[in-house]
Amino acid sequence: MQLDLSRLGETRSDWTLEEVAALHTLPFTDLLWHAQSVHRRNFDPNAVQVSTLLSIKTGACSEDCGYCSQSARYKTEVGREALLDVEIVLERARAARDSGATRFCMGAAWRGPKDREMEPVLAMVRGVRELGLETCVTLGMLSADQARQLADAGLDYYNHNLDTSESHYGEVVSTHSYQDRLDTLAAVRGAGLRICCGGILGLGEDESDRVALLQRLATFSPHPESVPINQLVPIAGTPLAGQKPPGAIDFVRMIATARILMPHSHVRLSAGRSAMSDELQALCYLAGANSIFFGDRLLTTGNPDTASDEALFQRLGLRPEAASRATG
Ligand code: SAM
Ligand code: DTB
Ligand code: SF4
Repeated sequence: MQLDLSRLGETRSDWTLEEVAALHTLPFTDLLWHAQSVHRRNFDPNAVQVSTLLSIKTGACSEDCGYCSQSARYKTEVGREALLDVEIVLERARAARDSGATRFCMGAAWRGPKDREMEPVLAMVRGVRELGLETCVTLGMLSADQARQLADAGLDYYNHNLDTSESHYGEVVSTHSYQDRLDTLAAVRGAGLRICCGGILGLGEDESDRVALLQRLATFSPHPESVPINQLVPIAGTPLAGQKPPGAIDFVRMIATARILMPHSHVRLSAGRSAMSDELQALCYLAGANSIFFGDRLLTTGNPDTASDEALFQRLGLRPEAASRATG
């Protein structure tokens, strides 16, 4: 396959699987060089967007996602908690803002929200927005009407991951389909919301699944504004806990390829950083990652503590990106 390297950096939504595979398998130093060039053309290379996560409704989820601590089907250490009160969420958002986050992402362990559950979530979105933070929620499947309600409340981003390739998805989840995920993404875009959509490495996928996921993401038009690349956080008691972790070089390849394919998107080095060395994280930034989750917790698992992230930023000369409602 001949890859036209002179076209790298163009914003395109017609990437073929062959082109994505050719890019993903370039010699590592070439891949990083191209990713760096594209990154520097579109972003300040030393600025990193900083989001903080909060689980607003934890555990007892009806779905069977084989990686998840919150599925009711697996015996994990995570218990069931009711939807948090709006005031508690706003307190946590204020603390996140005061420690430097510019986006607050609220996650719920739902297949999708029931209509009566929307009002408290909408109140959270309005309240977090009033604090001057960008807002993101991840609530599972949405109807077009629910997506519109979120847009009306001023939501900035909706997170809904494709996780892996369509052909591997059935090995990971059986209670909903890839098409269900695509339908929700279409509803979210239809409501005019920005999209945060990415995947997880370490679900037992092979390289062709990673390429297919990237191609799927890069053929959305427009591209998702945020692209989280997670490394599986293995959860004891879940079916996928024993999968072989992705190699560090493979993880960096995924980041670099995403950067080239989606030149204007924020690529987030997401879950899994607690298991990564500082040097691997530095390589991810070099490959074009320009967003992280900041704060001691993700949803139900740990994240590097804020002091060690601040120290790493200091050593690498990175700084948090200023908040902006206008970009992804
Ligand atoms: N229930 C909603 C859904 O599934 O879309 C929202 C919450 S769900 C926990 C959000 C995302 O977190 C999942 O799509 C998955 O990509 C990621 N995730 C969950 N557990 C993970 C784990 N153990 N390691 C890495 N990523 C994980
Ligand atoms: C995303 O891509 N990763 C985040 C967020 N979007 C919702 C979730 C990571 C969850 C990691 C496992 C846990 O803490 O439960
Ligand atoms: Fe439920 Fe989301 Fe976890 Fe799947 S990933 S089990 S839908 S909380």
